Amino acid sequence: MSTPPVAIIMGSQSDWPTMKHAADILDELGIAYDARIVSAHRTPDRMYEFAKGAKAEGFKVIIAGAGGAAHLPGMTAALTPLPVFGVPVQSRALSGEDSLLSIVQMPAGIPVGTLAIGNAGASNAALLAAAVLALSDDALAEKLDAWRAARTAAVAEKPSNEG
Ligand code: RP5
Repeated sequence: MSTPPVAIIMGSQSDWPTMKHAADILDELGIAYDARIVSAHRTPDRMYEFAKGAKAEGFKVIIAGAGGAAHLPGMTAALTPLPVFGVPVQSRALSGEDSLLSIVQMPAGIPVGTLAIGNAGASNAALLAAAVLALSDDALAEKLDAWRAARTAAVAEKPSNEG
């Protein structure tokens, strides 16, 4: 089986309820992905092996979610030339501000495209991954346009009491 274009990696099983939002968007757009638990702290060898080999394996974009002292997106970006989108998972202790700051403050030269904390960030990481892939895939570009148009059409002009 060929490698899917998107890798969704996360530091822990506990990140999956957040990162599933990225997977759900990719499913909606018909983009294949591989979701894996790869921890910078608990499984550093697995992280190194994955990130070093990701391009040769055939991945095009990496979405990396982690919480707390969230080194996974930055370490991954240091080891691969592929675009890396980082999702700060909402931590229990500091509500994800720790995750956000540890992902976003990369030194110049090793970029991580950092998204919002939590579910919105995971969804938007998938949409950014789709936008990157759509640059060289006209059918996907059309699907993404249609997805966005449907979201626009779903916005009512007036608020409703129905909720
Ligand atoms: C990070 O530590 C993970 O990304 C996760 O967000 C956080 C807590 O992990 P668990 O203790 O829930 O496994 O490495």
